[in-house]
Amino acid sequence: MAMRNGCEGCSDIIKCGSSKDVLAAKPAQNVITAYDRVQRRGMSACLFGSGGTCCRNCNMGPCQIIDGIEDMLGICGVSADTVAARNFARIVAAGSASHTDHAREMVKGFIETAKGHGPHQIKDVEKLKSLAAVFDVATEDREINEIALEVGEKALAEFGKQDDEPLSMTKRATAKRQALWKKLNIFPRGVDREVVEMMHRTHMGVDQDYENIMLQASRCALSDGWGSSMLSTELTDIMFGTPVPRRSIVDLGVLKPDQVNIAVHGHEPLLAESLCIAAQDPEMVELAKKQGAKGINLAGVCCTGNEILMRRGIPVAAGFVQQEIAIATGALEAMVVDVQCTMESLAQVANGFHTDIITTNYRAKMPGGVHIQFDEHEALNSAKQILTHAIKNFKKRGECFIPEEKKLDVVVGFSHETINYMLGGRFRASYRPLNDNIINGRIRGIGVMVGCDNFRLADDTHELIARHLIKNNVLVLATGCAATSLGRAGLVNPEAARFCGDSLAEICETVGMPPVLHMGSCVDNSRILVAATQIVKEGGLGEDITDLPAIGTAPLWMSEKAVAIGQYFVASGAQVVFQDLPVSGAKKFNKYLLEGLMGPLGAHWNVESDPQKLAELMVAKIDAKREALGINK
Ligand code: XCC
Ligand code: SF4
Repeated sequence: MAMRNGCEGCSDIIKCGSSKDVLAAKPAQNVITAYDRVQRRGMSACLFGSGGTCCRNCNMGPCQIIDGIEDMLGICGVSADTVAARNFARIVAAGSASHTDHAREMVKGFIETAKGHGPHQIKDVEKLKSLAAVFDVATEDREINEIALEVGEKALAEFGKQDDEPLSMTKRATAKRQALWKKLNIFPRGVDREVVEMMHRTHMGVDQDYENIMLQASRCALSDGWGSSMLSTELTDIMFGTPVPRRSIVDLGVLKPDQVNIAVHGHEPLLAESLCIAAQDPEMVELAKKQGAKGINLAGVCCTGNEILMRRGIPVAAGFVQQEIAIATGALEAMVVDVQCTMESLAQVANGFHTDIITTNYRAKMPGGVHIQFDEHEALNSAKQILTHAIKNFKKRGECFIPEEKKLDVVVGFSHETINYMLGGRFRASYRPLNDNIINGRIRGIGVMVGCDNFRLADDTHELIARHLIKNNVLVLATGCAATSLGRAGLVNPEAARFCGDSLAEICETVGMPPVLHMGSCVDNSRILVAATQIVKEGGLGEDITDLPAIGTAPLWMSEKAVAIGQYFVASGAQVVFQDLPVSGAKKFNKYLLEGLMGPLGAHWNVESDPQKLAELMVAKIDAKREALGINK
């Protein structure tokens, strides 16, 4: 195996100092990462795949379709536009399904908690009551757990609902949006049902009209945003506490040389929260000491990381593109994974170290991993079993390299409630001051940065875009690995006010807030739907999300979930820009996503591959909305 010194050819892509340091250090010399695989593949992406015109939905194919060439239609006669629309819609369905299956687990955990089982409690009673109102659950003279149980059971029923009534939380949307969903007949009904219908309609010989396919893709995505993701965020907040601002660190340097280091990676905070509780158990700490360690150090990766960062201030070691690099430090006793974004290569990298990859969810096993099933009924015992396994690895640790911890820290925890409270002042939580600042132009608009990192593109792309936005007085809301990456760049703390335009800087300094507000994990994009709707309802900025001087982006998107999120933003009236979409091989459908959706939905997708131009486009789109509102002085 070739020895490496960093990754040949990666200098344009890896900009993070800590990542570079780890890859250049001795323990990592035989490590092959996804960055190497990108360089070594030696072939460009398949044109049909990247253009969205490869169909393998039946066994007469696979058919590779070339737009405009009659002999290159599908065997069944299908056009490039239909195939690209089907493929796109299936991406939305897969993304929604992932959020949905995650949310279902959270709801089930919530029900266990309401029943008094397990280590968690109902922490945010006020939020429970406001959700009870949405679900028509009586709260007066009732025990908290009784209310929680009824809310939990009604929430669980939203997944399998078979009637044609809208999902409960859609009634939070603006009146105008609800009327539009009704007119288009895309009110989401049952969460699981919308995914099933999407898969059915994209089966061979069903829906062949791309506009009609996109109606169901919108409904399916809405069942994610206003259904499962929102349920997950709300119930997780009620159970584990709604995030409030707290300081922490985002860097590979948070691993500790003298402690048992355990990375928690994936998405469902049920396991991670239990691990946090178990790690404080004197019995566990004692065990760690017996092995010669000073203590137990938990560090997050990807969205599980964001969940415990937001609610507990536990540091995040790595975003998506750094998961292998975290192991390559040689300092991890275990990486505990649940579901989503945990790469199969983890076990291959771990093979060269004492690190174990512990899979914990029956849905997600890995060759070379150690499986310890997390049992939500026995949450604490499961967590202890996992910790014990990890702690026992400490003695086997060989040479390791932990990069010097950067002094840059983050201030996180900006739930919709916190922003409301922070900007509205102590006694009157309200978005009014935010709206006023948008109207008077001190805040030019809102840029939402969500989604993943991608090994094919430079890891400072988020930073580049965000710097342009805040310099132009655009407030940035961030979630997911985008937020992690902006944290690494030093933009998620109040001191970053110095990189802002004058008026945004002044607001950040007065309020003491960062110009990039970390709002949580990917399911927490539902917070942005709630916040945007609240801003509209506060008045002065139009009647619907489509009127707001705001735009979303997931520049380095990798996961299907990012497309589901993009589509529920668009279907909620928010404009969105990505660096690419797999539809370019179908001219009419491509144009429909980039322009045509404006007709029915009042918002559409945009594509811009160059990060600087993408940032400029975001500002231009914000200005156009300001112009339409008559506030672009
Ligand atoms: Fe996965 Fe959520 Fe994307 Fe990060 S941002 S790579 S989905 S962990 Ni959600
Ligand atoms: Fe080919 Fe049509 Fe079958 Fe797709 S559905 S594989 S285009 S025959």
